[in-house]
Amino acid sequence: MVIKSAEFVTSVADTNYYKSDYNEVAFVGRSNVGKSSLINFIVNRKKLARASSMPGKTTLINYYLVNKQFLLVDLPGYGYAEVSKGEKTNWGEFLEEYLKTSEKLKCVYLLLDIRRTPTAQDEQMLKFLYFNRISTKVVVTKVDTLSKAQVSNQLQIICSKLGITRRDVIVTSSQDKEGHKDLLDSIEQFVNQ
Ligand SMILES: Nc1nc2c(ncn2[C@@H]2O[C@H](COP(=O)(O)OP(=O)(O)OP(=O)(O)O)[C@@H](O)[C@H]2O)c(=O)[nH]1
Ligand SMILES: [Mg+2]
Repeated sequence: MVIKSAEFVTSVADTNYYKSDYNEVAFVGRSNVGKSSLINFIVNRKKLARASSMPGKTTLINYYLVNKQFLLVDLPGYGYAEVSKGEKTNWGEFLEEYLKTSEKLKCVYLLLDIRRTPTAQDEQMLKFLYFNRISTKVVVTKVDTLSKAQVSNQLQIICSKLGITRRDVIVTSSQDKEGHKDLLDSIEQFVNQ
């Protein structure tokens, strides 16, 4: 797949989601894991999705139309400690509601930072996706921050913790532009279903 165009469509803040005929793939993961950066990397654009070193940057659901053919959906991150408890619950519900009710959702990419052991929330999210029979792929991010040996070691830890195999994982670095073809091939497969 070649990326010919990418444009911001809309942001939504409640469960009146943007509805369209386009197939969707969505990106979830803890705050700061690199979701917005990954979307920019996928579409070869620096600032289409807003990335920030401040966790909790993306608090809305953002839709990006690619090749006038399918949507990339940037979801709010979970696990950001400084969000109040009430807000956290709302976010959780908002996320779950979107994931459960989006009829055009073809795949969810669950992002994990290569340097971290998956958290209880990551595991909970994965279980939630399996339970709701949503096609899911794990993407590890920021592999530029570790040596090759460390990456391989961390991959083992992550896979055994989540009960998945190495083949279920897409290995990426938005910074070093690693994993682009694997991401595009995977997205292409799901949006053409
Ligand atoms: N070294 C490195 N840093 C990265 C990479 N991808 C993202 N980052 C950094 O990680 C931080 C968070 O990136 P974002 O893309 O904003 O993360 P996010 O998951 O969208 O965060 P929220 O919107 O808060 O949920 C930023 O400082 C990025 O520059 C990567 O591949 N390598
Ligand atoms: Mg973001």
